[in-house]
Order: sequence, then C-alpha cells, then structure tokens
Amino acid sequence: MAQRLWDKVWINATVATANGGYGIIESGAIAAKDGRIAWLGPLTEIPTSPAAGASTVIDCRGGCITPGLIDCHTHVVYAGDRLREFEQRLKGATYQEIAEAGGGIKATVQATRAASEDDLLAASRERVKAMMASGTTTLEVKSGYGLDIENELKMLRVAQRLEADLGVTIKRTYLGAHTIPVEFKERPDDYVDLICRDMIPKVAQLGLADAVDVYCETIAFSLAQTERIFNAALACGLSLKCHAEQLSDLGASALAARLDALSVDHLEYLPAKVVAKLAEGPTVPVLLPGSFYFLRETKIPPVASMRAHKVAVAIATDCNPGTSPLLSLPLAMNMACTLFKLTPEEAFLGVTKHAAKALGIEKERGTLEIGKRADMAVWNLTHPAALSYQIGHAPLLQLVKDGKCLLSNGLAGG
Ligand code: DI6
Ligand code: FE
Repeated sequence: MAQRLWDKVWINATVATANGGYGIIESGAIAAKDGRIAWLGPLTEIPTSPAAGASTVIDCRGGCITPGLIDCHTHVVYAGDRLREFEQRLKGATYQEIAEAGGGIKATVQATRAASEDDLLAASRERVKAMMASGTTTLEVKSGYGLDIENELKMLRVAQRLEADLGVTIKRTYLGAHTIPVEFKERPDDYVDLICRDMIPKVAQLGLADAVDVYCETIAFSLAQTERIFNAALACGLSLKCHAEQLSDLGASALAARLDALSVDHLEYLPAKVVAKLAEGPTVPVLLPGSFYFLRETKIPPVASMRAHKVAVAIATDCNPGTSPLLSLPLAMNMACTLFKLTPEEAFLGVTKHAAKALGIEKERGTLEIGKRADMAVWNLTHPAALSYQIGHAPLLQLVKDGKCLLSNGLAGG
C-alpha cells in the first residue's frame, strides 16, 4: 500500500488553536505525522479523506481539542505534607510567622532530604499523574527543597525520571535560592556564595536544569542576593525565573525584566509602573491564584494594567505543599477568573500560548499550528471557555503528546 500522508487524524471537533485568541476552528480536524501537526482546518477542507490519509482516525464526537495544557511553575517534587501548618494558619498564624519559627519551606526540606530518590519519585509521580488527568502535557519542575548539592541534584534527577516514566515534557529549574537552609542561618551570604560558585555551575555542567529561579522576599533572598545569583546563572548560560512581589515589593520584577528573565511569578505587590517595563521585553508575568487562594491573600496583582499594556500573562498551579497544593490547571484558570478577574479567554491563553513563552518553548508548543508538536488535549466540552467555568471537573477524553496517546477515556482509536 502507498505510504499514507499522516499517522493519525482527529475529526469532528471544535479546535481551539490558541493562536490569535481562542483561535476556534468549527467542525475541525487535525492530522499528525511523526509527532508534529501536519494539517489542521475545517473538515470540509481536508485534502484527502481521513481514512485514506491516516491509518488511525479518532472521532472526537463534537468535543473540543486544545493545546496540551502547560503548567509553567510547579514544585511538584517534594516529600511529606504540611497539613499541620494548614491548620495553624486557619487558627490565625501567618505563613511568614510559621516560616520564621522554622516551619514552612524548611519542614519540607527536612522531609525531602530524608526521602530516598525512589520514594521521592513515587510520591511525585502520583501528583504528576493527577495533573495529566486534568489536561497537563508539559510542566516545569523546580528544585528548592534540597538546599545542598546532593539533595538539589536528587530533586532534579527525579524530575528527569518523571519525564521518562510518564511521557510528559518537563522543564527543570534550579531553585537552590528558595530559603536559607538551617545550617547557614547565621551566614546567609555564605549560602549565596555556595549557590553561585558551586551549585549553579554543577547543575549547568550536568545539564540538569534549563533555568535558575530565586525566591526574592523578605523571608527569603534580598534583591542584592538575587542579582548575584542571576549573574551567576547567566554566566553558566542558564535562563532566569523569579518568585517576585508575592508578599511585598522588593523590586525583583524590574531586576528580572532588565536581565530578560523568562518570567516573573506571583506579582500581587507589583507596582503598576513596572508593568510597562514588562511590556517592553520578553519577560512573561505569571499569576499563581492557587497560592493567593490558599494563603487567603487579599492584594490582587495589577491585572487591569497588564491588560492595558497588552502583556502576555501566564497562569500556573505553583503546586507546592505549603502555599498551593493544587494540581489542576483548569481549577487554576477558574481561580484566575473569579479571584483576579481574568477573562476565560485570557485564562486559556495563560495555560497554553503564554505558558509556553514563560518556559521558552513557544516555537514547539503552546498553540496548535502546522509544524508544531502534536501536543493536545481532547475534552468532552463544546468550547474552551468551559475549562475556566467548571469548578473542579475537567472532562478529559484524551491526552496526546507528540502524536502519541498518553491517556484515553473512552475515545476509540487512541
Ligand atoms: N512558591 C514558593 O516557592 C513559596 N511560595 C510560593 O508561592 C513557598 C513554597 C512552600 O511554602 O513550600
Ligand atoms: Fe512557587
């Protein structure tokens, strides 16, 4: 038999390409060849009949195809939990008070150091599987609960193994600058030296991370320390990301934007005047409504100003045990709409096109276009706005990564 044009064709779907807004194609079809999108458009315009064009034809039964969702900020690799701290906060203790008393991030550092690499993998694996069940095909994973070379490398290796095990794409970020570890309590700048002189070069040399992140906050690293760490990262050819302006305004976003960071994340305390700076460069603001919700914060990031300056805004789960034990991007989208007043369309772009940009992978993923990876989610929904609208239920029919089916819920031909 003559070689077929494609490997697989999905038909009978509303295709939301995320290219120019929702980018809807009604009664659409998508064809994949060698893991990439080879054709997409209205079924009436398909150049050959689906059955003649590909050996596998998937009937989406009127559902909706979106790009696979991209979670561009997670700390999904960790051991233990922070249940007691959750209860303490509900009784009135603040996140900062708990951190200053030696709990918070430090408690998770203790548990993560104590866990074997295999145990850490097993715990994290279950969480990533839950993310996939909500439509995530690509995620970022940060280290930052090891805080010494051995344990930071252990976390990054677990992220690498998760990718190989589960078939998702994982971008790895070194976050040694998450908090000052107890052994450096009295000499924080010595820890910054260790990060800059030893840890960043080691991580870069082993190819274990694509980017370096710093938690710039009164309870973590100062602006001057952040700048030193960023310069060390740039010297090793790594990209920058930053936990910025979450609980106070230290000027981290302006610094990160000046250094062309990939993203600045959180931003509740970002002054509107800095938004204009973000509009001028490549740095993507990332909103994390899960931690805002879970910490019962009240200060809202300057969303109206971001909209006015037409900056591409991304949304992520920030999945972590202390401030956002959240695994579902559709739920993060709902929170971004209800808590920050994003439109469902902005939320949709925030977990697709703009999230890809926040990870530097926008040439390959984040929108459905000919030549890009066939990285897609098929939903039992008629329109992608329903992802933001529904609370706690994302009816996923199929998850497709580079043309391969990772998950299928009752769709034939997967
Ligand atoms: N992201 C973080 O890394 C910190 N806050 C946030 O939103 C803290 C994570 C933690 O408490 O474990
Ligand atoms: Fe975070």
